[in-house]
Amino acid sequence: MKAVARAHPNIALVKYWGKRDLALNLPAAGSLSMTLAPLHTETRVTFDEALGEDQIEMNGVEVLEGPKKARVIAFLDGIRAMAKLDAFARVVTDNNFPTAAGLASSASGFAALALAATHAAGLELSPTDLSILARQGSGSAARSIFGGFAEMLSGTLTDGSDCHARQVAPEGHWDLRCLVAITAEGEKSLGSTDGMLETMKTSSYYKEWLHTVPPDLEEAHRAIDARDFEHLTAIAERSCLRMHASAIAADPGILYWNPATVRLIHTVRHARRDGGNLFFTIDAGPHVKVFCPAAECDAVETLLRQTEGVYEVLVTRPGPGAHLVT
Ligand code: 2P0
Repeated sequence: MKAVARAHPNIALVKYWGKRDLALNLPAAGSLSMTLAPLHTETRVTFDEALGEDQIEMNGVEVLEGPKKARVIAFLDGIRAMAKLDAFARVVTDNNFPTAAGLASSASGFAALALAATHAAGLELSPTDLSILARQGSGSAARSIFGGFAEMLSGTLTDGSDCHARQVAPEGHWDLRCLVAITAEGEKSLGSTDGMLETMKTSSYYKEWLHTVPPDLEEAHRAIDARDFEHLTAIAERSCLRMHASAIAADPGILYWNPATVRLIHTVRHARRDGGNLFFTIDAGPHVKVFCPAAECDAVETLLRQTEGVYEVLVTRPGPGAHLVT
């Protein structure tokens, strides 16, 4: 009735922004990401007949109420129904990276919770079924079940049974680095779920954005297979900028960037013009993630640390999928 699992966050190279079904949390289009080590979430789940309610501790703090607790309880309810189990659970979860770093802790969080809670409940799910389950917690979590490079399939079925991630290439395939330049403290003002719902409802660019995703996915596959950094540079920067353009065109416009975010975009492009191999991507927050080959990591780290408005730089590399910890 007890299990501990670890999962890593991921960063999308072809972005997810929009849903085709809100209740089942089905994305409107596919996406493609790299799973990031050594950052991780570790989650311990214990189902215990003696508990009178679900208990959740996140990063050393007992979560007594609110939407975060409700989201975890709803997720556990789904697992209890699958396992025909009545017991409440104690969930203890810790990130080894700052939650406010805009690293989609919901991705590593729900991937680790899916694996730990199903094991604790006596269920053995395939990676595909775990990915389907994790998706119900958070869309990006479906990708963190897999290591290396993972693609989320949007699927076509209304029940979501074909809407899961799959591995595109294992973590040893390409020795890239992803440097996370943190440009602000505290949690972002508008969460991704709300940001994408507002974009869907009010942005005149939303449909245009969706049309760009399938060709970018196809090209990203080819670029990763061939370890073609220049090609991946073009795909990742345009996917990021088009996703943000769709959000900026919402009414009122959604702008996740701060001055340091924009400064970093220019810094990266200048360095590239000077012969560097590096590109940026940005999620629903002000931080900038910069990819480069391993050999150029130290130079890129120095460059980012010298940029005004950068508080901290985290260096990551391709990591494994969600796994049990004994
Ligand atoms: C991504 N993001 O592909 C995109 C790019 C943020 C920007 O997936 O509503 O927290 O829980 O399914 O997974 C963040 O969205 O959203 C995200 P929900 P999630 O990584």
